[in-house]
Amino acid sequence: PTEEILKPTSFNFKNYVAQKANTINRALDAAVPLKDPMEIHKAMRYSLLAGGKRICPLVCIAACELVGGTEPMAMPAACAVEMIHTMSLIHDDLPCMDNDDLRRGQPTSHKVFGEAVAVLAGDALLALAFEHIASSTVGVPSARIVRGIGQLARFIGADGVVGGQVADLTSKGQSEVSLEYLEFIHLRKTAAMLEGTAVLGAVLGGGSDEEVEKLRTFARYTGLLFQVVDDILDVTKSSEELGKTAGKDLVADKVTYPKLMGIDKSREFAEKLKEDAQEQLSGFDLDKAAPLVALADFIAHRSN
Ligand code: GRG
Repeated sequence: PTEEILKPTSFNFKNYVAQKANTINRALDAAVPLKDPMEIHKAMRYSLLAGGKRICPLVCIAACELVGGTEPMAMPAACAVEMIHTMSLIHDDLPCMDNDDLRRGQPTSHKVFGEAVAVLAGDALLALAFEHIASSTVGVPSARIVRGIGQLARFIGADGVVGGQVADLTSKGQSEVSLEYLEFIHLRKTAAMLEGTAVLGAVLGGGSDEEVEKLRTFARYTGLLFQVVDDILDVTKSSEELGKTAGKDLVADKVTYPKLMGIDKSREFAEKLKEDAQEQLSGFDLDKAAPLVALADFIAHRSN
């Protein structure tokens, strides 16, 4: 019964995403104009405008709208969280971390601009993110802006995304990683970015403490769900590709949910996380909650 209550049939998620992503991409383009010094702005734009799924900006805007705010109130913040998400990907791809050559279907930043400029493009995007929220947010009382900025910073720092990344790097040398530790990593490395994003959007939109907390919890479950589904897809993909890659196990050196609890239990866990996430939205206006309900469905059932 809850499922039916939570799912209005009239909501078209594909159209919603297409329309919002279009507005977000235009705002991102305008937020980082190509100007002197050219090389750094080129590098910032290269990664930022490479066409990600824009999940963070969508959540930021949807959280703001859900508590009674408007899209323009959240747009600079939505751009800012995409800047931070992008800078974390640039740094994650560096030779000193994951050493990846491709991201969003294109050569990684350090492959194109060199390591030094890639590091600096990440740094500049991080600084710009906070500048952009602080100077471009309009129609929101400044106390809310300050609170939102503080919350976002808390979720991405050493107790959040950065801490998760350090734990992940440390775990790679370990022979045994427990389920608790795997969850510790993902709650920080992946879920914290989404939590900070939802809290920021809800605070800017004028949400009550209770509403902010519900959206934070929604984002936490959804972020963890993203990672569990990612791990499941890794297993499915690697067995599909076995022939092509001459039997190479694509996830050989990585601890994943399927490795620790098996594929069936991982699927059950994903379903439970999706339901727990959507449950957080049950007290809100049904139509306004529809985008976030649909987003959790999308993340749970995506195929790549
Ligand atoms: C945030 C200050 C700060 C530093 C970064 C390098 C680092 C510290 C953290 C790594 C974080 C990381 C790479 C987490 C994984 C996040 C994740 C789920 C990426 C995939 O996101 P998608 O699929 O990507 O939404 P697109 O390309 O669609 O945006």
